[in-house]
Amino acid sequence: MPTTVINISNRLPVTVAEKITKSSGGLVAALEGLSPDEYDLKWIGWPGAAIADAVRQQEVAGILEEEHGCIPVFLSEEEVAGHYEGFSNSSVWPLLHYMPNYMHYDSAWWDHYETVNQRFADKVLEMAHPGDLVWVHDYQLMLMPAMLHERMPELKIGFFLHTPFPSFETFRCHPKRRELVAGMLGANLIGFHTFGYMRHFRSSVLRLLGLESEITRIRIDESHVSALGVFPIGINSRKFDETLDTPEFAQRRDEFLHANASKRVVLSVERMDYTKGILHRLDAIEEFLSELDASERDAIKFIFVSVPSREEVEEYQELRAETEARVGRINGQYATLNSSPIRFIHGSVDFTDLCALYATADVGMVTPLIDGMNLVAKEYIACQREHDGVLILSEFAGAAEELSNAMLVNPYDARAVAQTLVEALALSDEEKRACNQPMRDRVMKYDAQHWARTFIGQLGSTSSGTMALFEPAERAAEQLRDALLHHKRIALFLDYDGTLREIERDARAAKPTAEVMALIDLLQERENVELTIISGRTAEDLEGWFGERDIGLVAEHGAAVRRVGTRDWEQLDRNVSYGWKDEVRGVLRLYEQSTPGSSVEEKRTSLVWHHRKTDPEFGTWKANELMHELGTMLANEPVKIRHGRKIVEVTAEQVSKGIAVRRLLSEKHPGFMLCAGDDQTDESMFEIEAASFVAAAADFVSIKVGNQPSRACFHLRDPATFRKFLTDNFAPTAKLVTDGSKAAATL
Ligand code: GDG
Repeated sequence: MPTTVINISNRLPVTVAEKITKSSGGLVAALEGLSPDEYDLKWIGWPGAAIADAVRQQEVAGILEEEHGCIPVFLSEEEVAGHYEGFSNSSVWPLLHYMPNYMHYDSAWWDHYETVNQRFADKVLEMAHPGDLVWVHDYQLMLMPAMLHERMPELKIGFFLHTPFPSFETFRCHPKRRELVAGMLGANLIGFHTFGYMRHFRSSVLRLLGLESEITRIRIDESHVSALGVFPIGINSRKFDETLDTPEFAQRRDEFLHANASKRVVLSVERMDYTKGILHRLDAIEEFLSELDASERDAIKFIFVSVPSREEVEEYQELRAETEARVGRINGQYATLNSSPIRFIHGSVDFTDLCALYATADVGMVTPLIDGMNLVAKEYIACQREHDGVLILSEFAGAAEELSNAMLVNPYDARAVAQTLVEALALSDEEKRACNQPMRDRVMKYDAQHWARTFIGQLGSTSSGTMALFEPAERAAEQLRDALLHHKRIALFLDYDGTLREIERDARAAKPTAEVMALIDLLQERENVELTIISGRTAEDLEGWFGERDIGLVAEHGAAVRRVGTRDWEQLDRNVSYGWKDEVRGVLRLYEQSTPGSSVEEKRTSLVWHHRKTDPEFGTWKANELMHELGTMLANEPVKIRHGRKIVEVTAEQVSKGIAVRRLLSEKHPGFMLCAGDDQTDESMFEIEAASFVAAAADFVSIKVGNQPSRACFHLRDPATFRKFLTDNFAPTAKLVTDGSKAAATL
């Protein structure tokens, strides 16, 4: 059975006007390469025309689905204006291309953007089944992955961004920056053209949503991971190769060669877009022409093919007007009696003509100010089969990473671009061939189909949301209720910060709330329950908050203990040496000075460097550096050094929560024990060999609060979920189930 692939792009690969015409963009070519035996492809998108009449909509939908495998989402003119021209092209597009000065924002656009994304998602959900592969494309549909994931987490959702992803400093300008990245994170696989874009995305996710990422994965919660990948798109190589073999191509090529027999031709092809660097290129051309005499000017011809684009958006209208004015001025100034230097075509050319232009131009001049990939550069190279031209390529195009043999230029440096053009025109055929051959091999091999197959293949192997990554906490609840029912003596060892109570930016602010206090009282009500709060905090803190209650307290990760039923604290670390502290303190102070926002905390058994309030990337950097330095410095000291959640901590080796809990258990064996914690210091509790303290392994429950890897048997998402878990199971009305098959009993 072929796997269903539902592909979604803003525009369908067909245009509905008087009649329906199929377009042949790169994406169509890429997806044509998927074998129908393996994949059953369906395509969802806007058909490119506002059709208001419901009967006509149905008729068009029928034809599109039957004849083209396309499922249309009909949009009103107003929706197109708000979603596409407004939000997508006037606010997101300029920022993704580092051009905040081109950005406009109107809050009404957001409503359209959300509505249209939702409409597309609804269309997918009407037809999708769990396990289907769904591939969402580009910046017009950034919210869709999360919308789909929320409603059907069993889908395997891919998202590919065809544009760059800019640095956080630029992306943060967008009023909906958080919503946009959160939307993308609904995907199981997110693809970019280059590693740089992926790196920027990770940085925005960290700074906007506080989510740390590994190089190619971001864990969103215990059941959802977004994998990240670099998938440089290719061109439809076969189509280019086949066209170069046709008689129509040969004819057009010969006509162009004849028409330009006495000239060197420099070609540019692009959508009329301010990202493509058209005006900057004209600066360079002017610079170049200014050095030539009339006969030299007669021997050069610049051809600009500028395909009309987004003509409803004001900036694009201005760009066209300015380009035409500049071309007119340059032609006026540098024309000779025989020719004018620039032939400007505001329109598109037929595919065979495009190939003939590529295959005859002496220079392909591709100088965007920034571009996700730029397929024109690859297409120009693909057409250098029997011909040797030179590719001048902007270093700011994604394609520059793969086409490193091209003459790379900084498009902002008009003089350097002009100079590069002089050099390009002087290269020998051998030099050009030596550069082009390896680039052409690569372009032909890693084509659009390879790109689509790789992305879809990787998407297919990701795990979708149904997979439980940890044992469901329901089992923990059953074990606990069973113990309560049988009146076993129950020992609870609960960490405080991050477990019973949410972490606060300022640790002093994380006082117990009324809800936490009520929960503690609830736990204490049971005669057979002994509660011990076990924390890294000082005895003073714990005494101040919980001193009045008859519960156990363990402070400073196990250095001091106040047992249940007593008011006295006992130091468990009397024989521990703290001689290493002076040296460590000195080093941590240096890090405090050099890392704004960081601070040093001194406890009886440990020294801690906190970096929660620093720039997140700089803080992590410095923490890694500090770990390395401390590791070397303290190699022979009886200490443990660890990089915990936004902290680097040096602790006396002979003190740990696990050692303290073991000690208390050896004094009084419980019938059942539960320990819970959220960070690495709690792992020493989870490692306790339960069997020696409780009757059976089933009488030991360890719970990790949070989604990081842990030795605990169960995971709960966050402190609120953990509190609910306790409340549900300890409340007097809690249902008791001894075994899943037996009837529920009420306490
Ligand atoms: C976006 C990203 C990324 C152009 N003029 C004619 C014509 N074209 C074709 C070219 C090429 C395509 O249009 C343009 O693709 P680009 O990649 O250069 O640029 P964008 O349209 O901005 O595309 C870009 C791309 O998505 C893919 O991920 O590379 O960075 O901005 O295929 O051949 N085709 C014909 N006549 C023309 O006059 N037949």
